[in-house]
Amino acid sequence: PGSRLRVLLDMDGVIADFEGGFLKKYRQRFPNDPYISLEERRGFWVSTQYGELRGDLCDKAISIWESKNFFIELEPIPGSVEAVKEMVKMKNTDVFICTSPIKHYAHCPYEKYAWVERHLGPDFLEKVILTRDKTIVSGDILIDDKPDILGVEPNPSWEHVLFTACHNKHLPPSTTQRRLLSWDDEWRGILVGSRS
Ligand code: UMP
Repeated sequence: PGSRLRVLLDMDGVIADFEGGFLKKYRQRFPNDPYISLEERRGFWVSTQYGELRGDLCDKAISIWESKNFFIELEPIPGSVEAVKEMVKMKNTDVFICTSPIKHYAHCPYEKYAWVERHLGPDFLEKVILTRDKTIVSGDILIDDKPDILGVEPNPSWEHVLFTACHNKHLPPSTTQRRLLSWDDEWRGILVGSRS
């Protein structure tokens, strides 16, 4: 109360459709290989589930998001761009994008900035945080589709709100972790709940 609310938004799976973009390009590039529909996705790591389907598919999956134009061509998650634009206009609210780039850095970091510029505008480049460890970033709330967000800081300042994605929607309901089902869901209420 009295101070500002700092919101950290994950990018892949929350504002950019990584899973949909992956499946589309994987099927185009490997039309004769088996794939996992979004309904059948389980677990955060796409590469792990593809590797379990067939050993060679782990590397084939990885080759998709390591390719040029993968990240820039991701579609926005429905409603995300509108929600972010509304959120940044809310009083006493600071919004940042907090996203982990892949370690194959030839295209991903550049394309993440380019995506933000394209969909949210050049001013938003000021608000991009690229980090492989989100626990060292301080904030009040982190909206992220990854169920377990770990790093060197055992007690991150943020509350992790789990954004529902194809890979996490079957997880048993948690009594401690709040969820945001989609950008049609009550994200404004989530922010109000964090402020009070
Ligand atoms: N990613 C992988 N392997 C996978 C799935 C995703 O490396 O199987 C990458 C894509 C994103 C990053 O760059 O991991 C996840 O970042 P966050 O959504 O946690 O920010």
